[in-house]
Amino acid sequence: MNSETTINDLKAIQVLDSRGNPTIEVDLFVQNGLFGRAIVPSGASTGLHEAVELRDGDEKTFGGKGVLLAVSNVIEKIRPELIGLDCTDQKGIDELMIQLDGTENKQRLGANAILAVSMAVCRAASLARQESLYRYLIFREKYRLPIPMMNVINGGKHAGNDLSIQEFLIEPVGANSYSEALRFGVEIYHALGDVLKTKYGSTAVNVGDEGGYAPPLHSTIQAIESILSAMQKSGYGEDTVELGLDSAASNFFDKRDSTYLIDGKRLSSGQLEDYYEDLVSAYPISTLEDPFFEESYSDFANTTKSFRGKIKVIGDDIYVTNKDRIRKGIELAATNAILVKLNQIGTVTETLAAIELSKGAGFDIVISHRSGETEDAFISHLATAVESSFIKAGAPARGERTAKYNELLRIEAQLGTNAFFAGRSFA
Ligand code: 2PG
Ligand code: MG
Repeated sequence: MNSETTINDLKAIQVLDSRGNPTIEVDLFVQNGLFGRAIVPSGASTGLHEAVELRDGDEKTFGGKGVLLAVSNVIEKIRPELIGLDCTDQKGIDELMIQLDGTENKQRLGANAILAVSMAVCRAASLARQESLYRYLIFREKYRLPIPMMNVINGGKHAGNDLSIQEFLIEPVGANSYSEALRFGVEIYHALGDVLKTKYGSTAVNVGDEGGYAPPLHSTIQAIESILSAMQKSGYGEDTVELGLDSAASNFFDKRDSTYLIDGKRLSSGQLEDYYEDLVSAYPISTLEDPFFEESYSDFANTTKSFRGKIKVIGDDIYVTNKDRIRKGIELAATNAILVKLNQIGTVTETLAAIELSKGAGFDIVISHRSGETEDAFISHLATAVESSFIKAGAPARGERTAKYNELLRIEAQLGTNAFFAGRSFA
């Protein structure tokens, strides 16, 4: 029987992400030519245990980064199974694709192929139901909008400078609304451009992968001090805007002797913990993401314990949005917050399950973009639907980043008085 939610067709093509690398786009058609479109993002500092992003590996085209295999998996293997199914059965369809793939990490069909379909299914269903995506995902009367966590200085794998720490983030927790928080962030971002230009010259305002500046700095402290100057310049105090760091520490971890090479120094995990404690006591830092190598559950746990809730320790590469790894993190109290990325696990259903599990343990939720992004703003709806504490979508600059922040502005406007804000005033 054909209804308005029956899947009629599925199309997939290769498009480009924000780094100019191929990625996959899927259009999933229901009645009356209505279709849900989804494009998947791609990380650079990927966790060891992420679901597999299938790349063609043919060095002669796109340097091996083509995704035509994933595209053909959607068309040849997934499409015939999905036609005729009801697109509101997200769980059933995701489960079917997991079965069809049959591997632990989605390496056969590719997590990029599966996720593109999964997101397109969700979007098509929301359109067929004539419902906003966030409302279709989870229905609430009122929605709490997330604090934008804006990455204003890029280092690590996202920039060509000497900063070991990958991301320096600003978090306008003292704003009264999402749009006000975004404005604070934008004003600080522009003031930071002036600060960096004056201090380090005109090349200091070149940007990295996520739209944050990638100045030729050598130390964490230089980056933090620059941001504090920008905050002061634009009139925001530490009570209004807090800072976050994403160390992405696996990238400066030396496996040979289990040490960390940070800012030109070699530190043991204990010394690195002291280093973070010194930073947190000297500066208004409230979130630390991936402070240690992704397998070091006990180092994460020690740090989480010693900060005693004063800051949020966020697990990204350590969890990779994977239920088993999250469960272990909960058991060991490794963190008190989690970064969630759809493409780390590969379906909407598993992402929602990971969020539910984490929330149940009292973790703060951060919905995140990838460093290689697209114009798809699915995560803005996801963050709204699950009422995440934060959304991390890069600097408030560059189209693929502002696409997420702008979508949240639209959601806020649509909700009107039914929107409230995750900032401090409502905590
Ligand atoms: C991270 C992400 C996003 P990537 O480490 O949190 O900022 O980076 O997408 O490169 O893994
Ligand atoms: Mg990270």
